Amino acid sequence: MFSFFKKGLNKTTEAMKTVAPKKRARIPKADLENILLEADVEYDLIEIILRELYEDTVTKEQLESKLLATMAWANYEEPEFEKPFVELIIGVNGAGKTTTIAKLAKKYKDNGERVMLGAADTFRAAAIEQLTRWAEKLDVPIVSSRQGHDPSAVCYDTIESAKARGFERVIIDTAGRLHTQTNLANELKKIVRISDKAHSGAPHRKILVLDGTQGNSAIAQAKAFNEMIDIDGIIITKLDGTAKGGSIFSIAHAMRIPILYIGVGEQPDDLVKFDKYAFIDNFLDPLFTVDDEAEIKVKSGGPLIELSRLTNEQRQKLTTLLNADGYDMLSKHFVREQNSWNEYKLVANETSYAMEIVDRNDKVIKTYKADQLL
Ligand SMILES: Nc1nc2c(ncn2[C@@H]2O[C@H](COP(=O)(O)OP(=O)(O)O)[C@@H](O)[C@H]2O)c(=O)[nH]1
Ligand SMILES: [Mg+2]
Repeated sequence: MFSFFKKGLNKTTEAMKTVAPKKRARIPKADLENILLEADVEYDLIEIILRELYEDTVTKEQLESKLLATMAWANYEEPEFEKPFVELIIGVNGAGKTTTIAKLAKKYKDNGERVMLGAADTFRAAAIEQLTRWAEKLDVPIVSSRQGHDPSAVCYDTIESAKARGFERVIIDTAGRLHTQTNLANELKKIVRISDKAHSGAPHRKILVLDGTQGNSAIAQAKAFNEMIDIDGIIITKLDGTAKGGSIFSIAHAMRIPILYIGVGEQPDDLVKFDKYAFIDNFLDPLFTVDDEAEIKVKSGGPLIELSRLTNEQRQKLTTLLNADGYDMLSKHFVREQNSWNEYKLVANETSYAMEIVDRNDKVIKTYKADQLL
């Protein structure tokens, strides 16, 4: 997973290196502004990030917590549903919808789920052909009609057929452009309405595909689509082909909609589940040296717990404990009070074998015994 994000961030990393060629332990705020601009983080967001950093130089940990805060809503859990789970894929022409559908279909199929595709981009004959070719290549069934036919009828038929055959997944392709924007809005709304008639609750998720090479200009597009039909998640494509990887922070911050996947190439396997921790780690790794001395360790008779190297399971347990007490985990070493912007440090106390939430004056506010995480 880490190397996948690295592949996607290659060009972005190269761009940042032109202004920050050497790794450092701390980066002056003035340099940071240039670095983030180089990665295409939107200027307004850079200002917010810099304003919240109180020291003249910034560590990896500090920047990480600010970047994570821009993605506080990036977690997504699939809703409960009665199968098939129906996904509607929307976005402008050329964004990468059809390719992404093929990638998703492959992922689900590899996972043992039966997938049916619906070719509801009936505006262009080429779009139907393209999806049909992918369906043949991946060996998944597809429902399509001729060019110009009603796309919501295609959706209805696809869902009905998937239901009848007990399929787990339906993925619907849509047109990215019609004669007018109003036509497109009306068509998408109708598709949503008719899908719900075919299968109550469908489409269970409406996914917007954004072309990553457009950087921040994708935000206006995202807002327009979100006004037409509420979007549940975003997939950003072509990250491999752009130095604008930092725009993902701006998109997450502006839209407050989960980012589900990142496209890092044209092949069916080039789709990476988005993980904000891994993404930020790869984004920052080329900039900062990591101070191993600062690694804090807690042990509790048994295994050693390092705050910086929590397993997923330990991180999950810690997150649950913190949530129950009204805190959100921002990064490995920072938490935020829910419903406020107060941030606290999370530290490991080696003497008492405990994790502690401490305030700016190092006063301990909350203690968790290390063995609560085991
Ligand atoms: N490099 C790269 N190219 C991509 C990616 N996703 C899509 N593409 C390419 O972008 C072009 C448009 O994709 P397509 O799926 O037809 O877009 P649609 O019009 O939204 O359906 C095609 O040439 C795809 O191969 C990606 O993640 N990386
Ligand atoms: Mg297409």
